[in-house]
Amino acid sequence: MTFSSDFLWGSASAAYQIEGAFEEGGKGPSIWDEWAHLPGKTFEGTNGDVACDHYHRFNEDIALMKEMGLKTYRFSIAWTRIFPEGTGAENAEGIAFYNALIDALLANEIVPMVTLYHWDLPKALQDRYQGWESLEVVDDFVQYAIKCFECFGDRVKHWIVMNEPNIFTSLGYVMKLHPPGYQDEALFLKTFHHTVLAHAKTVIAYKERGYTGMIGSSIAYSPSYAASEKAEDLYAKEMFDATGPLWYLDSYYKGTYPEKGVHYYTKKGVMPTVTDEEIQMMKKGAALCDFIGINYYQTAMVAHNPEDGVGFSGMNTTGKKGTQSENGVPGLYKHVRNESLEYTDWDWAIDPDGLRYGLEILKERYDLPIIISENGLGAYDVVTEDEAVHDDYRIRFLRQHIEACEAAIDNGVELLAYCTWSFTDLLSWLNGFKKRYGFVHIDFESGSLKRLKKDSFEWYKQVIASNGRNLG
Ligand code: BGP
Repeated sequence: MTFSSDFLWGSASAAYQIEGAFEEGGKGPSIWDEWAHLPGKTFEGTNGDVACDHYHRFNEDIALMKEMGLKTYRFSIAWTRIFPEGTGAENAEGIAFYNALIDALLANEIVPMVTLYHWDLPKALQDRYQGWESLEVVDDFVQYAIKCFECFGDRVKHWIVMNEPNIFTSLGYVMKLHPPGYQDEALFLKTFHHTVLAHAKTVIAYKERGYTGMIGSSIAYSPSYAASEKAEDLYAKEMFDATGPLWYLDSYYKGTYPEKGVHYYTKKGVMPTVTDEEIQMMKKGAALCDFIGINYYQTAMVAHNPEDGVGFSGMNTTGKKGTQSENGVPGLYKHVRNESLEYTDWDWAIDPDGLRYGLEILKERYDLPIIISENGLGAYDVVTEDEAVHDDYRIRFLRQHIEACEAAIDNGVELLAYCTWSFTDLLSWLNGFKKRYGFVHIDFESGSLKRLKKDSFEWYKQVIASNGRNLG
């Protein structure tokens, strides 16, 4: 049997993308509440004010999870529901909401897997000291995390400290696509470094308090290929890895930054100050992690990019296939299309073998158990006249990725959980409500928010019931 009997078949979400009730229950505003209300920042001005209204309908959603037989549900806590101002007075209503959610999951035999930070920083902290730019955020984050451990740690045994710190800092401080919308490489590296410190300090705080659950963070992981066997492309891949995936993974899971990357950023004059004391803390935090969390969507094909080559020119957020332009870092590397793969309507490469390849790299480099905290296909879905969604493309995508997990496990990878993105359809940060990922369709168009099970719902139910033996 490839999957162990306690394997966690799951599905994931994030507070801002599903909860709604953005001004209810004593919640304070987050940087996303502000950003999504600024003109031109999100696809057609979509925002999470209502989203799936999960805040009011979580019992209905959990009933569907129960019907499916889901083993774990990964969700995030909105910092602004616990501490509306980021620090100071706690909000009893927010704590009560997550208590009710966790209790309902447990009553239905679903393991709660909790993300502490999925991008919705309290706006108060952005206003007070520029959020992630300031070292102050580290201790404020740790205090918030400790409060969550105190409130929920008796029942929550799986903690993901950070979700994709590499994405929210690069999109927020280089690509101008997420709040605060800057383009400043030094700031990107500095804010990322602060996430590493917040992660390490939180992991240490959790263990020092004697909690016995598992803790780690989730990195958006794109394993890479060189576009050819030419030395310049191989070098481009090396540099992509050293300033990309390995920069993120080594800092979280080894407690160091890769040398090649440090050299490159130092020469460029953008390397943040990293003290010996910080390195000690990073290493201590890394050594205490129980698992590596990865969100896997696609691989990267990397090629040489001359000094006067392409820079960052945007992402396909329209869902018009083939509109993604070439992106890169001049003098370092650029992303090119992988002709051996198919692409989604948002031009994301579909590469199940890349997942296996990546899992085996992680096993070799870090030798920790792995949680796949996100994997899924964003697609246009159609509700047919008989009130169904025949999403065979999603079933195919997930089946192939589960097969890749199976192959990796057979090769010695210790995989603890596989969470699809996502359980219900939800808000995509930059792509609105049309890019759907769920097993459960939500009627955003009419505003009824009615839930409808897609074909993939029944399929995943059978995967779980057979513990991965029946992939259909
Ligand atoms: C990850 C995020 C998720 C989710 C997912 C799909 O990066 O952690 O929150 O949004 O990607 O991305 P998108 O919504 O852009 O298609």
